[in-house]
Amino acid sequence: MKLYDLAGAEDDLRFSPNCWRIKMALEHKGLVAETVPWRFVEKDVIAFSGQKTVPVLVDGDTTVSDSLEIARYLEAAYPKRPSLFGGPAGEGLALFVKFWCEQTLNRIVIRIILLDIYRCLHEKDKAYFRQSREARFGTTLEEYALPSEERVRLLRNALTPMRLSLQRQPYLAGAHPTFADYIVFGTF
Ligand SMILES: N[C@@H](CCC(=O)N[C@@H](CS)C(=O)NCC(=O)O)C(=O)O
Repeated sequence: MKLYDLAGAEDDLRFSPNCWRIKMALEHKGLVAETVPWRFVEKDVIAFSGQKTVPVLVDGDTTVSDSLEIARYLEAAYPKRPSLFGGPAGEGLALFVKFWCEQTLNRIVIRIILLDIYRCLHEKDKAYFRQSREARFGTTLEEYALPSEERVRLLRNALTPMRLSLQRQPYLAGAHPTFADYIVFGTF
């Protein structure tokens, strides 16, 4: 198996939340993939997947992109390995956690770490990252980074429901880790 995985300036600096979801899912299933360091501007390298983002997993003749789709693929292709979702209810929970992370948590975290990410990028990614993110955020990277006391307050508020859940049970779905936990892990 091969996993195309976003890298920063150095090959071993891997910071994509969506790719971490899959590295944890592979660990969970006891599967080993060769990870291929990939940079934002290397769209040609993953063109075979028919889209422009990582993670991309290649398993023999099968290519899968999108982290949730890859998790679903691994669950279906390796049913005898430990379950990633623990059944349909766990898959439903993972969908909620994915959207909570992407719509709430990641939107706060990105404003905390944006300039650190920018500083850690490969030189060839810097112009692309600045241009694409400034278009997305509607302002400069520097303007988009929040002042620190506001960052902490927003992050604490957003984390409260998860913290309260984890005071009562060790993992988001209860006693055992599932893909929902790996989604949050990816963000951190
Ligand atoms: N829905 C996709 C999102 C993947 C995604 O946006 N990946 C980012 C890295 S974390 C990416 O490859 N971005 C490419 C770009 O911005 O050009 C998933 O969950 O896999």
